Amino acid sequence: MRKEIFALSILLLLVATTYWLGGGKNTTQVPKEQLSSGQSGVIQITGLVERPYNITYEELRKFPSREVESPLYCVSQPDQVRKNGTWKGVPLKAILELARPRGGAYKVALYASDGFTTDFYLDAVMADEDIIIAYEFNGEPITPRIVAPGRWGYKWIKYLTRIELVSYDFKGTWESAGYPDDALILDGSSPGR
Ligand SMILES: Nc1nc2c(c(=O)[nH]1)N[C@H]1C(S)=C(S)[C@@H](COP(=O)(O)O)O[C@H]1N2
Ligand SMILES: [Mo]
Repeated sequence: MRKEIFALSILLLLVATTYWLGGGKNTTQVPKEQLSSGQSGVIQITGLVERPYNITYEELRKFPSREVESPLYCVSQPDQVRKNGTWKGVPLKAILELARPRGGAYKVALYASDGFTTDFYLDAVMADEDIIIAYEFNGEPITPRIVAPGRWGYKWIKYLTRIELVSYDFKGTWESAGYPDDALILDGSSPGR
C-alpha cells in the first residue's frame, strides 16, 4: 500500500511539473491560435549582412519599442479603413542595423510562412523609424507583422519568417504583379488621408 502511494505521489509530481513547465511557456506573448501552420516563431535575418542572426518573437519584445498610430488600407478597397489604431513594435531599422548591412545591400526582401513576400528599399527603411515589426495592436498581442504607415497594406506583411538583404531589385508578391513598389498612399487615393 505504502509503495503504491509513493508511486502515485511521484506520478502526480511529474504531471504537476509538466503542467507547470508548459504553463511557463504559455506566459509568452503570442497566442498559439494566432500562429499560422508552419509558423516557427522565429525570424531569420540573412543575406548581405556581416552578422546574420535569428530572432524569436519573444526576443523582439525585449528591444526598445516604438508606438505608431496608423490606419491600414488595402488597394482593393481603398475607401475602407481595414484596421486603425496604435501599433507597438520594433523599428525594422534597428533589427537590420544589428545584422550590420554590407555595402552592396540595396533592398530588403521579406518572406512569410504562407508564401507571401514584399520588399522595401534599404534607404527607405533606414530613413523611417515608423516602419516597425509590430507585436501589439491596440494593446493586444498579435503575431509580429510589418506596419508601414502611409503605405498600402501589401507592405504590411504578416507571419514573417525571413528578412533578407539583397543587392538586386527584389519584388514581392503584389509588387511583381505590377503594383507600385513604394506603395505610397497618395493624397486623394484614399479619403482617410
Ligand atoms: N503573410 C501575408 N501577409 C499579408 C498578406 C498576405 O496575403 N500574407 N496580405 C497583405 C495585404 S494585401 C493586406 S491589405 C494586409 C491586410 O491585413 P489584415 O489581414 O491585417 O487586414 O495584409 C498584408 N500582409
Ligand atoms: Mo491588400
